[in-house]
Amino acid sequence: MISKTIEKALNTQINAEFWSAYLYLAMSADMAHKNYKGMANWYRVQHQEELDHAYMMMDYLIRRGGKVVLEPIANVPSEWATPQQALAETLQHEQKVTQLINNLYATAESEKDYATRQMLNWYVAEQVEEEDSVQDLVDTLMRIGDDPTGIYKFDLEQAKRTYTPASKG
Ligand code: OFO
Repeated sequence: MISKTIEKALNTQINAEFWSAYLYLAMSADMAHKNYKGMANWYRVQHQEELDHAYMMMDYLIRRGGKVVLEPIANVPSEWATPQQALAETLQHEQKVTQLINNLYATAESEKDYATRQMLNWYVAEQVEEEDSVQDLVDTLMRIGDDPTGIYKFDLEQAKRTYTPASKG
């Protein structure tokens, strides 16, 4: 059985994961609208991964006898001027999510809920991965600058990203 404190904290994080999924879906749609097809694909995959993050946490909460409560998902923006801007915001967002996961980890520790702490290890590692991969893209675009051929090639590259379900990754 899970404590009410952890149940509430996990439901809050589930909502945050769905919000991330919604944010990246909006970014995908906006990049597609601006004809950055590779970036649109990259964000669509990112969206799918965020859904996995939410589903995995929901499944865990159910297994522990907790109650999943799905709250409304807050609005997301709909416009990013350039891939650079979208990726800079993505990096900031992931840094914020890392903080949320860290806070959740601290709550699990203070509640002496070691099962939840262990479950969260996956998310801690995933955040390292998330921040690192987005930072790479931000740095690459920084080097490319305003070079249209460079941006074109960068976009083509992002079309190669494929989705692997988190349970198989
Ligand atoms: Fe769920 O890791 Fe991104 O937000």
